Amino acid sequence: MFIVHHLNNSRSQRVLWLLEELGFEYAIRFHERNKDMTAPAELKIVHPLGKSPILEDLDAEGGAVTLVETGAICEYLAGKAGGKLGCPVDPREAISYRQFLHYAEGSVMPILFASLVVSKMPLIGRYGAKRLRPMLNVHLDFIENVLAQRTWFAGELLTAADVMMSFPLEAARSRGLVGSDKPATIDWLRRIHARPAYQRALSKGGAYAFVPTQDRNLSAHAGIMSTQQLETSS
Ligand SMILES: N[C@@H](CCC(=O)N[C@@H](CS)C(=O)NCC(=O)O)C(=O)O
Repeated sequence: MFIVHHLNNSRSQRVLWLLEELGFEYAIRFHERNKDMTAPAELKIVHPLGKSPILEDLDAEGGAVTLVETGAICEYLAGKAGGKLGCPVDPREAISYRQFLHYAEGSVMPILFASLVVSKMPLIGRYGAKRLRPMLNVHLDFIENVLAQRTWFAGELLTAADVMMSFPLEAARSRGLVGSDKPATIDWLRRIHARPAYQRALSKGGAYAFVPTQDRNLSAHAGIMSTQQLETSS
């Protein structure tokens, strides 16, 4: 039995999406952010870091497991699913998979987070955000270039690397950093949002402000189109 400790409007949405893609049953423990956007104290009872996501696997071999770090959780779940959506067999795709699985939290999120924090600071906020913008642009241009050349981050198949990249790109888009000058990135976002598993995770997870209205409308299509139609659409 998997339990996901899920925070509203957060990275943990990715874990719900992956669990839906893998077809696992799971329970969600909902946690609400404090007014200052920090996680509530109760999460520290589950894990000393007190952040989300946290995955509990009550039936793990050798006893229950409590796991943090979205990337590690994704790898754990892909392993539990016999490698589904995990590291591709093709050696070149495997390299891309590993790179993007780590890149999301290791490189893109720190700059995004820093620019968000800095932008809220009185006086130096504007200046600081302006200084960080070129650094962010290097990443967003790199990502656009990758997605212009292949369907998914690891190659021609959706993997957990795409799941990991969803939050930084959704957050960047919602802050106006990914626009019509990034057509391949926008197309990738629309394709992930159109997946029935993504839409199921969205409806189960509660508040998630990083999907624009036009992509939320894709859920209407998800009800009309067959699962196979949507899951095979690019
Ligand atoms: N690198 C970690 C980051 C975890 C993290 O910072 N989670 C955020 C949610 S987006 C959180 O719990 N924030 C509340 C807080 O820091 O108090 C991961 O990917 O799991």
